[in-house]
Amino acid sequence: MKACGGAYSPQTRRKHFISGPQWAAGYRGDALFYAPTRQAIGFEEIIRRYGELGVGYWCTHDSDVIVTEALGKEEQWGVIERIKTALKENGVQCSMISTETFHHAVWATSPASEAPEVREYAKFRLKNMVKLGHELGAQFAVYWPGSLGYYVQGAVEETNTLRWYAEGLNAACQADIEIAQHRGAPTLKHCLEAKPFEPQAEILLPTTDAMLGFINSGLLTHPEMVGVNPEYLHELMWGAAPRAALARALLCGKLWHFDINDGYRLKHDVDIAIGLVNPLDWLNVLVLLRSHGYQGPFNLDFKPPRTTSNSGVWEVSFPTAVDRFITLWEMAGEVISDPVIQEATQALNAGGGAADPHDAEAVTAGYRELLTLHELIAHRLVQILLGLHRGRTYSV
Ligand code: XLS
Ligand code: MG
Ligand code: MG
Repeated sequence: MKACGGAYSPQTRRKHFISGPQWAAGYRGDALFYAPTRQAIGFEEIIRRYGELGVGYWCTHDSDVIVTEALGKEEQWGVIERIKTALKENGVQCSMISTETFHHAVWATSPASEAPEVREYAKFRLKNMVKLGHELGAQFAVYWPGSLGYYVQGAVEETNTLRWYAEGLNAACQADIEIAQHRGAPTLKHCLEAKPFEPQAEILLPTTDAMLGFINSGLLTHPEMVGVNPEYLHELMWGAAPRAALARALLCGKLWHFDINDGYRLKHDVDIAIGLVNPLDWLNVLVLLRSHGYQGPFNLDFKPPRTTSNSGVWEVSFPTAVDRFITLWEMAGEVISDPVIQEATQALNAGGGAADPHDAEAVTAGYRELLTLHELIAHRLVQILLGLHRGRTYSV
């Protein structure tokens, strides 16, 4: 375990806005075709472990901690009190809460079902989630619509479904405004999370760009309260460049929350720990976010592999994932202040200085040598990633 390296102190880890989901630490290794491989653990232990590790924030789905039957009923408040005690005892804050709208059988036709009673139930759950969020002191609400889509063609009318989905969000925002006013607290930041496939075959809002379009569709009564929670792997799953997807959300002023993990292009949602598959791309992503002053949470939405034991989740999975994030974050700072990259970038931005910018040949000739700097920058990034710029060499 010591050999995993990069062991920062809990104090150092707490300097970052890193959040640990209840469901990530509680994941038992089960899936379609897979039986669980780990014992169940409750929120008290999870919050204590996150606190010890130096993960200063915790988040949850409503039904991860309160049984579905108790949601919205008096008995939920007993659980909320226990959560508040656990958070306080361990110096952990609740950053985000989410409504689970995918697992229970009631969501078989999505939270925006054609059946009005399902939609009414969805509103009840969403409004209750906002209430719980305020009580726990959360700043963010996340919505992964999950089953908003279909398996069989023609059964679902897409425009109606999207309208109904918007009605649910509008109910949540309205409840939030009222509760916030009553408590004298700020409203939550409501963040939409897209995933291109799984669990439905066809998804109505499959990408962060689709979510941005939806926010600006005119269907939301409070678009200013709604932003996005991109997940790194969800963008990679459809073949996108995650950094470009994040840049588009940044430009819209909507990048409020970020699920961090890793995985493979055009495959299912394997939720591997950050930087374990694509460290170079991750370094680049963090350069973008650092240079644009992203202030939101980095949410550890990964799943410890099912080969890892219960103790391995805490001894190996979480510490290494958190520490690799911090290392890559520090490296991103190094990239931004690297004199070679700075000089190359400035030279590219200054251009070739062609006397006549309307003459294609002159513009091309003036800029030709400079363009090699694109490759030079890429090599330099890898040097920084591998530590070569600090003189790391091998004697052969
Ligand atoms: C599932 C999503 C989910 C959301 C929260 O793929 O990543 O975990 O982040 O509902
Ligand atoms: Mg996620
Ligand atoms: Mg995922």
